[in-house]
Amino acid sequence: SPSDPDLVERARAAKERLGDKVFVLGHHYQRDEVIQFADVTGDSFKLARDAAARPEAEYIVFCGVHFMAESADILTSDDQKVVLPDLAAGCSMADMATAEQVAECWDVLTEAGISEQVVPVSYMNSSADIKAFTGKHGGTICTSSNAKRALEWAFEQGEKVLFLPDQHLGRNTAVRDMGMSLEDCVVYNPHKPNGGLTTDQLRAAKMILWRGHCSVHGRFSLESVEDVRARIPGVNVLVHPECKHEVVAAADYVGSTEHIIKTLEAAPAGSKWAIGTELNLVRRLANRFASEGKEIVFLDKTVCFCSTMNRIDLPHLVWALESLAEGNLVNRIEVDRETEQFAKLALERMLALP
Ligand code: CIZ
Ligand code: SF4
Repeated sequence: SPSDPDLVERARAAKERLGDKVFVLGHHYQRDEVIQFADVTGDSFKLARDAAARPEAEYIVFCGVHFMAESADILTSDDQKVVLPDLAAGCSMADMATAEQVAECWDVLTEAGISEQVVPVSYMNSSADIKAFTGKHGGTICTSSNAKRALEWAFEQGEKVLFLPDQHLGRNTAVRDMGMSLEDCVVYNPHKPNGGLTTDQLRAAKMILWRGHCSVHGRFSLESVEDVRARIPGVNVLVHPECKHEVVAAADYVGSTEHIIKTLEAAPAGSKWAIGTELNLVRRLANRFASEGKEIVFLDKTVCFCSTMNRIDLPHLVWALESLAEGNLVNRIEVDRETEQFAKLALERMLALP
């Protein structure tokens, strides 16, 4: 839907007043009305690095969700202020692992006598607290692009991995990319005593998967894959690794948002694609590639946006930019020093992955 021309003009004017002092980051899952004002688009990790590469920008306006703004604050200098246009833009997956729950889990692993052998690997989609826990306990962060390399590294450091907070990315990477079996994985449920696991189960497991998932990617089912194959003969099914294992197993291709975009850029004219990731991105790609004769559809029959990503809309962006232009620093996301120090350690281990 077209954006309100009045708001478009206000956003443009506020951005112009701020000049080089502001740098606007737009996650791939953001609305078109917001993306049009992004100086750069990308996945959460690329955006955090892009922000760090712009030290002259005093304000980083992060159009994405809370954990992404935290990561940008961790990776940028202390002089740069990261702003999230709506503080209610969280991530249900990141919220599934709290600092208290993860500390309790570590106690369970210690009581089972295995914490010495366990290396934490945390997905980028986690709070700064969880990244700090990971750094403190010798672990690394990963993204959906480098999860395999992160696991390979972790299994050189120890015999077991605690994978946080997305069980699907952890399982898919272990089974698809590392040749492990489903039996090598157990799921730790933070809402049950002992994670719902026996000591023997914990001792036998190679991958201890946190019971978290993405509510958006979790909606795709084996049925959605079968339906689209029946509807569109010759369709290529390409899904994000946050999807359930059975969906990933049935898909033709699996990859991060950056990988999905590159795959579609390289796809031949006349090819047909069903994409299993957030709908704002899929619609944008479908429009972009339609003129090249590439048919791109959303994998599911129902609509599924990430509701928290969608909280960042043009009115919120205008409000944030106008406030900054008037000298009011609003909605700053600031990670405290100690958390930042350990979270950075975990992020740096990721940057050093071979
Ligand atoms: O699902 C998400 O939130 C993704 C793909 C985030 C990111 O940028 O990696
Ligand atoms: Fe979180 Fe899923 Fe939304 Fe990404 S798409 S921000 S993982 S809820």
